[in-house]
Amino acid sequence: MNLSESLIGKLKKSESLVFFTGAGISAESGIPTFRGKDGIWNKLKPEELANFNAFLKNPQMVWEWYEHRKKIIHESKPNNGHLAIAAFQEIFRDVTVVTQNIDNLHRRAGSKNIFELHGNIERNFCIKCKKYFNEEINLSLGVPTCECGGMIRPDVVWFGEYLPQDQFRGGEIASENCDIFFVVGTSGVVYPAASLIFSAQRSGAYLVEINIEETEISGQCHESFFGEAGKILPVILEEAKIQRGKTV
Ligand code: BV8
Ligand code: ZN
Repeated sequence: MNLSESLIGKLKKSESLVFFTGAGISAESGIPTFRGKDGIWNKLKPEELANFNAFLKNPQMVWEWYEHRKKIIHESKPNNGHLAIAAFQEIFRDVTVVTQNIDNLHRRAGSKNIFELHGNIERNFCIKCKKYFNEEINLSLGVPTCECGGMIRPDVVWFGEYLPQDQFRGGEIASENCDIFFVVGTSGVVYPAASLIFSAQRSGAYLVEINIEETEISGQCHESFFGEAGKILPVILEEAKIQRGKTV
């Protein structure tokens, strides 16, 4: 793959990068995406699973879905895409990950500055007293409940729920102040997360998309690389090392 002169120039001169990621960056770790050809939503309906009313109606089913996904995540590991993003931290002053994913793989890959817009599957809280519970969930004992009597739920953002304000605001500030905004492995259809793409665009960032196919936001980007993130990100990282004299 060839990098354009403008991207090469940006890699040489830039100081702050944002990696805005979606389910596609974890696909090569074996974690199914939502809307791709074998996406989760093709089999299940979001309204049946990722929303609070569905949880109230059938907490056991929603919990089984999250525990199933957690099992897949625990059996998976960060792929070359996650690892490349973490390695950018060694050659740029300011690298921020703004992820829609709840799989914790960026943290496990070594990324430090992460904003999780849709929560994290490793955290749970009581819907009544909001107390956090991060112990193992044992569904054979039924739906986990808090000592206050409230049901415990996964700490993820469901449809119709507000994003955690501190995470969204942090992601927004980073998007408005970066030199290059990488959009990696996202269909860009879920809001308000996807609005950060436009925040970056309005602030003059250089938008680079990495996806296996064209998306709704391809037209907004200065450059799109079509292929697997685990293969493309390491190539961009190597070029950045050359441009910044960091080849070891
Ligand atoms: C809210 C739960 C305010 C956690 C998720 C109309 C317009 C605007 C907004 C709306 C609207 N109608 C409804 C809304 C609001 C709604 C929304 O945006 N709906 C969309 C679907 C139209 N948003 C909300 O409800 C949000 N909250 O608005 O609150 C509010 C409050 C009260 C009342 C009113 C409003 C909450 C959104 C969060 C929902 N939670 N998940 C979980 O279980 O995971 S969303 C779900 O989609 C995941 O979090 C996921 O991260 C997110 C985005 O999906 P992607 O990450 O992009 O994944 P996807 O599968 O779609 O795409 C993968 C991409 O990777 C593909 O492009 C594929 O080509 C690519 N790919 C695959 N393999 C690779 C690859 N790329 C590179 N390499 C590869 N190897
Ligand atoms: Zn409680």
